[in-house]
Amino acid sequence: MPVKNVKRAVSQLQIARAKFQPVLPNILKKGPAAVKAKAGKATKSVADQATVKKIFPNTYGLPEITFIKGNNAAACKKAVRVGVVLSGGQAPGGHNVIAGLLDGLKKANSKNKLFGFLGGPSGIVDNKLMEITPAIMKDYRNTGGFDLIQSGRTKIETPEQLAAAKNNLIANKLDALVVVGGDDSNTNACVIAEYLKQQGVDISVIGVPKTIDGDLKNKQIEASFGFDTATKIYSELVGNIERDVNSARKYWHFIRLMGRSASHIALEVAFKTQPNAVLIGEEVLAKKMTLGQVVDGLVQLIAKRAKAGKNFGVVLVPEGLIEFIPEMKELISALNDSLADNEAALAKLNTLAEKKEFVLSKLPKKLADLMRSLPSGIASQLMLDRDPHGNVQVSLIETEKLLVEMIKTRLAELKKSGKYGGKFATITHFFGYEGRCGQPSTFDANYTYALGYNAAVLALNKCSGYLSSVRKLTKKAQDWEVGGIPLTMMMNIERRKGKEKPVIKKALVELKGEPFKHLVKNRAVWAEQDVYVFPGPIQFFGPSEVTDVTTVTLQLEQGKKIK
Ligand code: FBP
Repeated sequence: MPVKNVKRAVSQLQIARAKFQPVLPNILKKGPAAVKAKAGKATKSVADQATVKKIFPNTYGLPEITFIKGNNAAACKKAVRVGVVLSGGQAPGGHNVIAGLLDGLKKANSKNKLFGFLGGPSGIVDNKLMEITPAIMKDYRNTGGFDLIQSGRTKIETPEQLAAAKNNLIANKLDALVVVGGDDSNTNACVIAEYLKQQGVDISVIGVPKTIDGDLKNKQIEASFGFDTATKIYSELVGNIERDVNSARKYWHFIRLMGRSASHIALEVAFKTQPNAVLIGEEVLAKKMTLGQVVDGLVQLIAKRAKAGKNFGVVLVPEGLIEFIPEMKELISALNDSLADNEAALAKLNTLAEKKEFVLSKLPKKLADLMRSLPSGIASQLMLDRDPHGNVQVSLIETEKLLVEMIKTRLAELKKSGKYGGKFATITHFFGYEGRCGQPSTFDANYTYALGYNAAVLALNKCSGYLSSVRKLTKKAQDWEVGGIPLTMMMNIERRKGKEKPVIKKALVELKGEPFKHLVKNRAVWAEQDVYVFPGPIQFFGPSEVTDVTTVTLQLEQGKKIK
């Protein structure tokens, strides 16, 4: 909630940046009344079609929508009321989604109103909301964070929660709800869209693709917002560390980077900074590597560099690595099921040690032995509560420290046998929260504004069960294309909290994709030679090649050549 009666302190950069007017795609420039929806063919889910169709009978198979020029004044005649909710982890640009949504609605009809549900989806269930007026919005344009209405991870799933959400949406006389979230939140958006249709309630639900992790993408959705800014922030920090490493030449830095399961963030930051090593979880899984093999690979690199007199380096570790090591994956999956199956019994136990012993007694011997072999801190971190969508909270598992400990042991053995004579002084870092609320880059400021504005157009066209889509993202913002993608189109069935559930398919790093191939081509040189790159901070003013360029990942995915 905006603080009342307190003058907010703002930085000079914020004052200057507030004047930035995001560039709208040309097709949206004349407002929602000047575009009409062109529907494509009926769609199918990416997998498990029969099951997904059964669960979503009313929202399955909808056509893709593209907005084209046309007179749609009729859709803008009646004044509408729209709700917006920010769901899940923060990502730079959330405020500009709301700004775009508000501007799109007001351009269509000055009587239209926008309401923000407070604190994430729980705000819908508890009916906590505020009107977002242009005057309130003014202070939040082009800023990072979700603090205008905050966020939360509540999943609306029980019959009581769904009924409360429906009743509150009706009581507030809303015509549409816009859910800004990642794969799980948008799955939840589709559940609500389906439920409202089943109940005969004419309120549209529209999603917006958000997550710094970059894993909500597919053929239709080119990128989630926030990935561009967050990776630029982490790259600045990693570049600074590399310059320090290259100056002091005495430490190995192990840097864990956020990104939950997928390694997109680590890969993108590696492209921008060229560290000595970057682990890619998806490669570890494909090669069925054990934890010991991952460690051995790093030990070889460290020993080789030590021979060349280089007892320093930088290693990037994706936070989801642990879930990709097959033996750990098996352990985590068994823990997920065991924690879900024994919720009541575990709640009665007081200490983490007691809970750990209880769970160990339920695991197959092989997995219990593996858990016992892990440093006690890591084993405890694996036991921490899952999020409401059933995910392990990998941001709380200190994989970089686990790797350092195991490497130290191996190096000590090598030293004893005379095969290693170097020094291994380490510093560990975790970069995650530093990047989630940064001031959005120009790309993200434009992209989020367009996503929000486009969501307003989808709402006015009564498209329910759609994700706002802005495409051709490596072109200039004015040339981007806009439309809507049915949420069910992206779904498959996955195991969550011990049960089979329909969810939007997470995009992992594709080992056959151009970004990974680019890494494979370059990583041997990065390992041995110190070809670090220092990207510096995000620039908001200056030449276009410095301010506007988006991620290397997206450029490679769209066939662009990288120098
Ligand atoms: P979303 O998927 O909701 O966008 O969240 C992304 C993320 O930043 C992950 O990278 C990270 O693992 C997680 O959120 C941490 O969230 P929390 O702070 O709620 O534990």
